[in-house]
Amino acid sequence: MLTNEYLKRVYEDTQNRNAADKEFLQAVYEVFDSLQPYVEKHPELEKNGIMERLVEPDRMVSFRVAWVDDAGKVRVNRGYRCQFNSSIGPYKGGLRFHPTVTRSVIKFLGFEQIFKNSLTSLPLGGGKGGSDFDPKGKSDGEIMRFCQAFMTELHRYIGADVDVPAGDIGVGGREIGYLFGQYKFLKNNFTGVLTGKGLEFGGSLARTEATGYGLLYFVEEMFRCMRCESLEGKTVVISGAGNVAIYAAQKATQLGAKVVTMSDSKGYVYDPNGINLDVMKQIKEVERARISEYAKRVPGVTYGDNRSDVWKIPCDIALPCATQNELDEESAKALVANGVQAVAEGANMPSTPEAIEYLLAHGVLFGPAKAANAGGVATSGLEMSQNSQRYSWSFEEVDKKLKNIMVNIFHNSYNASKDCGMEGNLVVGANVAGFIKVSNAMLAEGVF
Ligand code: NDP
Ligand code: 2IT
Repeated sequence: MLTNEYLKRVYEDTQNRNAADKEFLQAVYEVFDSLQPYVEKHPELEKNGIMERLVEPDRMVSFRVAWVDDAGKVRVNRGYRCQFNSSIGPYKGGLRFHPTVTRSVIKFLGFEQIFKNSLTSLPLGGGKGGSDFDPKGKSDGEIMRFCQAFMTELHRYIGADVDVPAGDIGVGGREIGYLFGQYKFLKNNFTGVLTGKGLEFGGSLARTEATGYGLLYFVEEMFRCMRCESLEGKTVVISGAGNVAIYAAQKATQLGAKVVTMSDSKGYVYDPNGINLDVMKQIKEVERARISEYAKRVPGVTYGDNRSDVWKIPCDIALPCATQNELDEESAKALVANGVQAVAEGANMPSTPEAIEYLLAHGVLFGPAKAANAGGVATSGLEMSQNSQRYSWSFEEVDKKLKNIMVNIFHNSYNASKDCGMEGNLVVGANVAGFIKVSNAMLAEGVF
């Protein structure tokens, strides 16, 4: 609960000015709640209006994206780019193409990105963008025309030292390729303006794997330091079957754990023998088909059409890797009743506030998104470094840097939780550790 008068006042004001943006308000509340002990000790934050400035994006553009489908019909979607905060580096954050995208969703993602990017220790500001375009069932030609139309407007606002978008839900290598091509065409400029690019045109090795691998490096360090245990023999439940989920499953398996579930927006599969990733990748990455296909192809697998039932499968570790608010209090209760030891967020804000409270109150290790899934954007930062140097590092070099970054994020968050008198509460730790660098930069740079 917010008891600090300054934070309470700014939160109420934010509520009044953004009444419709419920996901954004959820993200702001969590950060404010965590920052109370720090804000109490730092009166200069109120004097300089840091919190008021932090919750108001530098700018947010919204634009029409008109494109022509395969039948020759004109379609119109809405595009967004939220440039939230550039105090520690150029705006950086993904683009999401999904029918549920709204201004509120883009703002919550942009706000979270500020602190996540700060935690990576790289010079990256916070931003996010996307569209309510639904890539499902579209041909490659339709995807290309949509991406071209989207970039025809977006190119005015971005640049390698200004704002560097990347992927998120519905935006992977194919979309980044089309977006990059259109930017280059419009600007006649070959530059590292997007990350997650193909390896032939400036992409980084290990960026595809980075969010999922980084999540597991974080979880591995969390178990090593807080439980003196490895991941060997642990049973893992994963939601989602996209980029983050697939590479989380791959690294978990490499570290000796067994992944028994994955899901998509239609349902989930339970494979007691451990998910066969070759089959899953063929279905999800190559065929772009439904996860129910997996149950048809692999013997002994159960398919369920209620995707939140994944949280009812007994496990040691749960990794929500699909979307926001997918793990609620009821799911948290089911996980605890089945003896879960850790939950770490691959997706952004996948656990509801009630779920987080319940898990923490029951002694479950909890790795919050802005710390646990920062490996993707960190490796995007490494892609930017390679682009600036006109050079590429090997897979092993990038992977080693990623692992170091994730281990440091864990320790910085853990140490910050201790400094706040809440040792082991990584929600508080990650929010405080991410905030300090940003607020110090804002204080140093003057009032804007
Ligand atoms: P993908 O598009 O590759 O995969 C998304 C997965 O989540 C799919 O299985 C999809 O199912 C499922 N999903 C999406 N929306 C919903 C929904 N509303 N309800 C239920 N299931 C849904 O995206 P990513 O793997 O890249 O992203 C997953 C999460 O990870 C997101 O929260 C994203 O913000 C976060 N993230 C991504 C990073 C990255 O580098 N890509 C970095 C850090 C965080 P279906 O196919 O049926 O739609
Ligand atoms: O949420 C995220 O951190 C991402 N979607 C990755 C952003 C990036 O710029 O790589």
